[in-house]
Amino acid sequence: MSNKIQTLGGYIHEYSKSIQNPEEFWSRVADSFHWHQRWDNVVEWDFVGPDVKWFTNSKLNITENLLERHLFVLGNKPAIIWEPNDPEEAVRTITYRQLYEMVCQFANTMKAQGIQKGDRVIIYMPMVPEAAVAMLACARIGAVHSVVFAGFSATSLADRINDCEAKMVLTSDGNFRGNKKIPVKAVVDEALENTNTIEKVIVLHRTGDEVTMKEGRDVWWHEAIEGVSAVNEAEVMDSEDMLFILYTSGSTGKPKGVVHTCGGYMVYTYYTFQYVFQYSPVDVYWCTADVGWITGHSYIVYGPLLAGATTIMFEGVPTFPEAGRFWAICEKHKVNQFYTAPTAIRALQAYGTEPIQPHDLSSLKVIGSVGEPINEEAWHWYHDHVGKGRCPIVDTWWQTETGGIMVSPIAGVTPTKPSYATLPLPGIQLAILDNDGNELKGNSVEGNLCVKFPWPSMLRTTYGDHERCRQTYFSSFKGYYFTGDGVKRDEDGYYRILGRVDDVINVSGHRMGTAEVENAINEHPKVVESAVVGYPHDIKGQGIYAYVICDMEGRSEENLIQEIRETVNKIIGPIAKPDKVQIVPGLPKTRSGKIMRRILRKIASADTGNMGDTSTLLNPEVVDQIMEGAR
Ligand code: 7RM
Repeated sequence: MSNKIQTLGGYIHEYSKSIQNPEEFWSRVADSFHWHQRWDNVVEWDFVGPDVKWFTNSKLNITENLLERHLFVLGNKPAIIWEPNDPEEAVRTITYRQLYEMVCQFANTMKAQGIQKGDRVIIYMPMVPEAAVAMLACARIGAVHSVVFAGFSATSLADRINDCEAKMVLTSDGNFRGNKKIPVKAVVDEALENTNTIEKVIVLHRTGDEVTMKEGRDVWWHEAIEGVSAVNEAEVMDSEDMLFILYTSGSTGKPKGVVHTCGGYMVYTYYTFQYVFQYSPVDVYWCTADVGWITGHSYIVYGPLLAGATTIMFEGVPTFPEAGRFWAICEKHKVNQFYTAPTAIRALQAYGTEPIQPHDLSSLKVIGSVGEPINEEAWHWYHDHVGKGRCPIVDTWWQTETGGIMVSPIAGVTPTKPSYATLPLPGIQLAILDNDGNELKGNSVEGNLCVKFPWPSMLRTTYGDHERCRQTYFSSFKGYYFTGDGVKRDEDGYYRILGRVDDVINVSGHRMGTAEVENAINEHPKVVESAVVGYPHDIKGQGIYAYVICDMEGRSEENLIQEIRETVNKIIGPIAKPDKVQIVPGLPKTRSGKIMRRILRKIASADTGNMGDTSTLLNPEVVDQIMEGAR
């Protein structure tokens, strides 16, 4: 199958075909793969249950399609180029053949350590090739991986382990991150004090720092793989068998385990990777995400490897050892497609263009953005100074739940507009609904972004709680998948994502539920009640603003605020630490006791000109007191 589309007309043609006959369209894409058994039906679906199945009764293993399928032609091609945190440390280049051997050997190792098809395995690792090997080894034997971003706290890690009743943790002694070392094994040890399903922990040697190894439970990675065969027959999986679980925040307190399955996820990540980035076989592609997020799953590991691409994995951070690091890496590896997040762009923009100047960025062909709305200023800076005005920006809108990119320009084909994700990809049938559930047809409309027809990589359920999946995504608008985002379709039919319409804040591209942060704050013994909202933040996109009612007895406000921030850091992790904490005498509430977040959001964004009608509040006087305190 060729992914090359030359013109906008080509896209429109492809899109029309995909809508007129989705089954034929997706079976043509799926034909690129090796299946042990072909499907009965391309798709069976109902958005009420919900119940969605793709490529029913077909059999496959995703790793055969990204390893064996490529070996004959691409065996010696670099699959993964690893760039370490410290630029002085040696780069590692892993060819498709080497990756195949590493995955097979680790698959056998996991089996020898007691893992079987269907078991859940937690991956809590740094950005090193072994993290990808771990994911693929799970997929090879039919174990379900759940990668947990290594910045999450012991409590968050334990919650996830308990929710999916994982049997194994794959981790490292420590992680390098900029000039810091993070003692991840110690975090795992702490987490495991509050879990009882983990039988084995395999520990990769990375920083060399001393760790405690629990006899009978913990084994070193290098010792576990010693002498283990690199010949492994892949487990034959049903298309709808679980491939992985990835936890994500929503508007309720507890993160949910989004479930993706084998066949559809494979077909969609492969297709969208090639199509959006217009990847050519000789290109070097780099996505700066972490494998702990969906972007790392779909567009560092699965999509690129399924397409036989060379994918860069970077261990470090954009500003270490200096603010030109991204551009130094682009130059060093002659990167052709570069994919990052608006928050990184804005952070680097703050250093000016000087860190870019010394670097030759002429290899770049396409630059991408993902994770949050990209503001026009950042878009132009990225376009002019990184892309030098000659690289199309692909502003890709999608979610953990969608598995792959949903709305995006096709590089070099779709005319771009700053801050617009532009048009839906083939196969994606969007709908904009007003709050009463009426579909708004035509252009120049604004409302809730929904999808009305299934696509192969959509979530199937939330782990262990299908009702929650129905409730969260399929109950707001009957018969539609609701994304939680607001959107505008402009006069040209172009889509601009306006951000979340629910109680989710997007901090540096990381999703945080306000309720989740409130629950963590409430763990502090002096906290009586709290309310968390997002507010505009120059670099992070949104910052976290916490209003807290406290029992102040014998405490200074300053200490208390510090302690509250630390509590959140401890319970969720550094990404959830409130930027601002305001101690308040009360929270504005309706007569039914609902917190009026609209008012709190206005105060947090210093937009207090028109507070609307506050007279119906239970406690209108508190609004002035909070405004006073905010000044
Ligand atoms: C891939 C990812 C999903 C939420 C989503 C949006 C926001 C993501 C864009 C965007 C505007 C974009 N998955 N979002 N991409 N908003 N333009 N290009 O980020 O599950 O972690 O987050 O992120 O609100 O609902 S995610």
